[in-house]
Amino acid sequence: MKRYDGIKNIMKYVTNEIVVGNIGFPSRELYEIKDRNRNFYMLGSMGLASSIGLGLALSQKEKVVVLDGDGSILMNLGSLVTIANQNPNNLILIVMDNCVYGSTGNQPTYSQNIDLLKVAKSAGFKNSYDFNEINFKDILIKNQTDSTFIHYKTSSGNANVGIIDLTPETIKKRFMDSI
Ligand SMILES: Cc1ncc(C[n+]2csc(CCOP(=O)(O)OP(=O)(O)O)c2C)c(N)n1
Repeated sequence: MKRYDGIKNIMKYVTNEIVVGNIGFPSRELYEIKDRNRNFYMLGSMGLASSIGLGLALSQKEKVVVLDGDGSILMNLGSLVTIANQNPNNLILIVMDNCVYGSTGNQPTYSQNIDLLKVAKSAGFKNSYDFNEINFKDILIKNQTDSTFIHYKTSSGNANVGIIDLTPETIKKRFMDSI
């Protein structure tokens, strides 16, 4: 199963939640699957989807779902420690792990050699799950007491989707207006 179908599996349960899309194809796929004002398509800042999600979770009451990538979370591992310690209960960080930098040509990442779920647990996440072993809808609907980390293993490959034909200003404005 590729990232595109993984995002579909997640988005079919998303209603009012804030969603942060990782740079590149994850955001482009999200845009095609379910564009909404409450999606924040992060365009340039590789590694920072989780940090942006943390800031949103700390400042908003709504649940925040971050669609991150393995290469990006490995680039900003400190973010896991910060999130686990700040521990906003409305943050769900999903790392879609295809073991490659998919958006730039499938160069391998180090995630092939490490267990990101164990890394998240070691960083202090009290709720950490394998997507395939949970009922995601339940996790999304129920009130959690801590931040949630979800490891979602996918195969590599990007869907044949277009670019996001919104200006960065529009993405920001409509997102800010919606929250
Ligand atoms: C600081 C920085 N380095 C590199 C890039 C180029 N870049 C954009 S997306 C990406 C790959 C992201 O990989 P991953 O987080 O694993 O997500 P995937 O595309 O595989 O879903 C890279 C290397 C960038 N935008 N910024």
